[in-house]
Formats: sequence, structure tokens, C-alpha cells
Amino acid sequence: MRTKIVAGNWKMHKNAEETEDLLNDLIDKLPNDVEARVIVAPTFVNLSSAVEHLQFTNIGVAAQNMHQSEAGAFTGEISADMLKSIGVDIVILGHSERRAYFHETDALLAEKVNTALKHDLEVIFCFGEELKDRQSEQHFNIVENQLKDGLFHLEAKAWENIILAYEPVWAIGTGETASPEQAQEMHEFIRQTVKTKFGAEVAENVSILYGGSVKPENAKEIFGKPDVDGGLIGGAALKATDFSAIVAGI
Ligand code: G2H
Repeated sequence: MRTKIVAGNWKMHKNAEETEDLLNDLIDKLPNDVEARVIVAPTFVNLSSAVEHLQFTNIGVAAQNMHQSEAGAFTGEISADMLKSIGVDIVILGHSERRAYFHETDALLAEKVNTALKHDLEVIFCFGEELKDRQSEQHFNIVENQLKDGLFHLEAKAWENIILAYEPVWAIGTGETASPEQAQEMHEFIRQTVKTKFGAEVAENVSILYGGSVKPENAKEIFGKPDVDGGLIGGAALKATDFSAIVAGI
């Protein structure tokens, strides 16, 4: 049985004090009777305090990005080893904002995935089509290529540490959400694509999260679809009441 996961991607929000406040609020409000993994991804500068703050809870902490190199003259960057050294075991890679604003390509992401796995980091790998791709009915091709170029060089065993996050770019931060049927259709396609390459066991065990304007009002219906194993939440992860309500909907 694959794991249900709800992860909050805080993006570039919350300073140190606000991070602490939100974590306290989450500890207070998150339902503890759900069978889902809950993960939060604060900014780099607040990761260390988040790890410490959450050490006696079952809330996981993820980084929002990392560099593909082991170390070196890469001003402003963070390595996998640095994340592990402060107790971070999960990293989000390939978010559409990284792809769009920081020009991260599938080839670069494949390198990042390799480095992360080498350091025993679990990877939340994000991908998804843009509006123009859906309008031109290229969305399945685009998603298939992102999966192939980013992850298909891996061995089947490595998939134990991969979580997929399908995030249609047209639904990110726009208030527009894929319908539960659109999400299910794509998630089923993704699982089938993984199955064709890696076999039924890998495909059945990999968690596929949906991301893009998930909120308390739509979470339950989206999460209710058979191939949707949870969500990657942006805006609605910044308020403990909303995030807790989304977790409760899993
Ligand atoms: C997609 C999502 C979180 P939001 O970026 O990864 O953000 O829920 O604000 O659309």
C-alpha cells in the first residue's frame, strides 16, 4: 500500500519568527488521527530551526531545492550534504518556479536527483505542463518527457526514495485547479508510464501528489481519486487552519 502524503511548500514566505509561529500552530492544529505523512518545506534559512522544532513530532521537513554539486565555488547555493548535516532528509526538486525563473532543465534535474539520492535524501520530484501545452493537447507528451528525462535513468530500487508531484503550471497559485477528473486522468497516465518502464511494483508503490491551488474546499474530492496520493500545497500551507483542514481531507 503506498503512502498518502501532504506536503506544504512555503516558497519564499515566513521569516524566522513567523516560521516558529506557524510550526507551533501546526503542532496544535494538525489532526493526529490521519494515516498520512505530513511534510513542511520552509526556506533554507529556517530549515535548521524547523528540524529542531519538529523533532518530537511526526512532521517531516523538506528543503525546496539544492545544488547538484557536492561542494565548490557556487555562491549562494546549498549542497545535499549541508541539508543532511542539519537533519533534513527530503528535498523538493524541479518545482515549476525553479524551472521557469531559474532555468532548471530536465537534464539538470536528473543530476540533482542523482546527487540527492546519493546522499539518501528522499526526492519530491515536481513536473507538469503549461497552459499552452494543454491547449495544444500536448500535456501527456510533455509530462511523459519530463518523467523520462528527469527520472528514467534510475534503477527500480531508487524509486523507493522518489515521490512524484504533478503540478500543472496553469493551476499554480492562480486559484484555478485541475478538476478531480483531470487530476485522476493524468495521475493514472503517470502511473502507467512508470509501470511500462519500471514494472507494476514500482508503479503501485510510488506516491503521486497533486499540486496547484489545493485548498480545504477542493482537497477531499481531489484526494479521493484512486491515483491521487495526496498533495503539494503552496498558498494554503501558510495558514495552519487551512493546511490542517487539507490534511484532514486525505
Ligand atoms: C504549486 C503549489 C505548491 P499553490 O506551486 O507547490 O502552490 O498551492 O499555491 O498553487
